[in-house]
Amino acid sequence: MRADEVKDASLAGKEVAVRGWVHRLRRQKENAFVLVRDDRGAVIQCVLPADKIAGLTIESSVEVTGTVSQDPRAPEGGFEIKGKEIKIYNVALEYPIGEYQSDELLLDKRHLALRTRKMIAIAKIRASVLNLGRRWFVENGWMEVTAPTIVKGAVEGGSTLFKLRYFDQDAYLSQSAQLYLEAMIFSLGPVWSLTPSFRAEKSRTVRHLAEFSHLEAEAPWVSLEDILKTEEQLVSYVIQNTIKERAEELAFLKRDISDLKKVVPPFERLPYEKAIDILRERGFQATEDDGSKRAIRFGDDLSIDSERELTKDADRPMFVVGYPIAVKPFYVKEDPQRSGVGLTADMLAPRGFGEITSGGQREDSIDSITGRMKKENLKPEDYEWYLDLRRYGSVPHGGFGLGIERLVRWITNADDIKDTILFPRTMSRVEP
Ligand code: NSS
Repeated sequence: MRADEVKDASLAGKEVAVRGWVHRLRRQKENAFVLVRDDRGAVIQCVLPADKIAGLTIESSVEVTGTVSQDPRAPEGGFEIKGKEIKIYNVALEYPIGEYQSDELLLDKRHLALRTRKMIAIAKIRASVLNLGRRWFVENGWMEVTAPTIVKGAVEGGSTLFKLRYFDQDAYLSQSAQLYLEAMIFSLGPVWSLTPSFRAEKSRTVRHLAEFSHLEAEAPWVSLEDILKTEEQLVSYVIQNTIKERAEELAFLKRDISDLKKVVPPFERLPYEKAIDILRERGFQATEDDGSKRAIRFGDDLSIDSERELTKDADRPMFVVGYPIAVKPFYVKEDPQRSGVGLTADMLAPRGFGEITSGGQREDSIDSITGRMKKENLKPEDYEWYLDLRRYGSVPHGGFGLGIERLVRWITNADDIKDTILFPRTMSRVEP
């Protein structure tokens, strides 16, 4: 039986057996209090005669048999087990993780640290986010597809590519499924995928991983506004249902959800140039590559710091719309009405969390695409198949990508994106 199932008044006085791991252990003269954690992270207190638990250690695996007793003094819901027998499956060695540990040790021992209740709570919230994201797409008529993760070309610029040897040629780990999803919309209509994306991010930040879960969507015959509507509906649906499904876990994490309750469409659409004006008015500065500071100006990309500044007082997400194409990849469509402006938008999460999605309309002109590829030091020859999509019946189309860990970080209020994934991959970490 699981620990949660025992917490049922109709079981009081009945005999049960609970399997799990020793979460906490307190020995007294005659009795011992063993907090047993089950395989879903719920715990129940078991009171056992002290002589039955000689040699027992934290994280030993056990099965306790005893009678259920309702006792308001018992932790975790007022139920406990008056244990008669304990079967010990494995006596754990001295556990390397105590109550207060450095972040580094917790990461080195992640295979064990994921037994902590904080990690379990976040993992459950993440599972809900994934499940609800899938449900939204299914309910709204989008088809699930799978794109390859070993590819020949960059999508998001060459500087964050992981190169690998693929038999006798060079290949890369995919940064985004987008180009493949673009190929699929001509025969499959609106499509979506959830695949790992890889970025050789050279910077250490609280929002970059080298491998992340990428939820992407692409559809034919859509405008930028159609894409933004899709994004805000999807994100609102996921959040409203996650806070219902995972109220207990969010409360455990002490996440005040009053702001999440307000996440309903429509989200604000803030034109890029207004965003720059706001930052300039606040005297916000851009940092050059050499570390020097200067006033932010039209044409700059929005840095992590400027996104934090723009969203720090907001309690709902916003779209920044119409970035200069010069700061965006080759596939972004230029606004036919405004030269140099992209039909593109990023969704920024409030309270400083920053970008969680990026999307827009795709460029149709082969000349523009190949010219911009060259500017990005990419070889158009590597993209012949992609360019075919513009040669054979191209239509206005677009889509977006959402970083699952970024969304989970915001929902759980996690300090660092590494907390939102069980085995994070970063520049300095590829183990465990
Ligand atoms: O680079 S993106 O901004 N855009 C794309 O990859 C498009 N090709 C997606 C598309 O239109 N199909 O990444 C999209 C999102 C971004 O908003 C983040 O939420 C997330 O993917 N992202 C990341 N999350 C974690 N770590 C890293 N390094 C990362 N890079 C992007």
